[in-house]
Amino acid sequence: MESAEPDLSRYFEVAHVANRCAVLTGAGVSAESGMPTFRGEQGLWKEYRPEELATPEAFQRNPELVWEWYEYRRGMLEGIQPNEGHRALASAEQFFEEFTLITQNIDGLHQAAGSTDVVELHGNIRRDRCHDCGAGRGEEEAMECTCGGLFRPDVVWFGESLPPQAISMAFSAAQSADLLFSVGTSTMVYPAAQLPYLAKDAGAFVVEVNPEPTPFTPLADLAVRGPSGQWLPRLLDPLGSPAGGGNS
Ligand code: BJW
Repeated sequence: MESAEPDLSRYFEVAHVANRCAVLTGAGVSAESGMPTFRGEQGLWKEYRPEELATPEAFQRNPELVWEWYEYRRGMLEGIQPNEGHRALASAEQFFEEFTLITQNIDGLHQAAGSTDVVELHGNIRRDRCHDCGAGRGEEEAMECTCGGLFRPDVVWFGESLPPQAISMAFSAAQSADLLFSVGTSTMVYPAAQLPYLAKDAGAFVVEVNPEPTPFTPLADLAVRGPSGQWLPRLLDPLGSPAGGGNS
């Protein structure tokens, strides 16, 4: 329910008694750390074409170009620090009996903020694996794996399956959550985008944190419009104290 200053009282009632919390994050949660998002006016895809860079076909066609793009993105990560949103999520682990942080991000900033057991749906840009056999790449290893395949960044491209364990943990957390946050994601890319819908169908209270509306917004129990670095501490920090919260 969108408004300039939303009523948070129902949210705090639910959040204070929720046992199982799941969080889905997307590129927007890292925007305040200086990482560009994919879609939108300032998004990476405004300048680069996904099909030329983020598909297995693109890699087969031109591995050098794809590597160049990922080296450029790795360069962007140098010196990047987690922001208040990442930190609020890291602290929130302690406030619930079960807490599952599911991210589409490949930047490792949740872990850098102290989050544990992060479910990475789209891999991690800091690792490499063989495109053919999946073997991880050691520090000094050549670009070609011993199986003859090429090493590539350990991320999930369009048309590729998500890591089975990650997707199964994510689905099960969304379906059993009392409370789910969908933060900084356009909810455009599947199967990750299904998670808020699954949680809602299963009866969870779903909170969306995003400066812009998304296709999921009409279904959100609470949709707050603004940066996650500001909203997550406001929504989560009060849960650490029994009397905290309210519409403050
Ligand atoms: C802020 C903010 C601030 C800004 N605070 N917020 C069903 C229907 C149609 C198509 C499909 C379907 N199922 C599968 C597909 C195909 C495809 C897909 O979904 N396509 C859609 C585009 C339609 N999915 C796949 O191919 C997936 N694989 C798969 O399904 O396998 C089985 C299968 C195979 C073949 C056929 C069918 C099924 C794989 C998806 C892999 C996605 N990979 C990428 C690249 C990762 C590597 C890299 O980084 O290079 O992952 S694409 C890119 O999008 C990246 C992201 O994780 C992902 C999601 O984007 P995200 O995070 O939501 O970012 P944005 O930019 O979209 O949004 C940012 C948001 O932040 C915005 O809303 C802003 O407003 C907000 N914001 N500032 C809070 N301060």
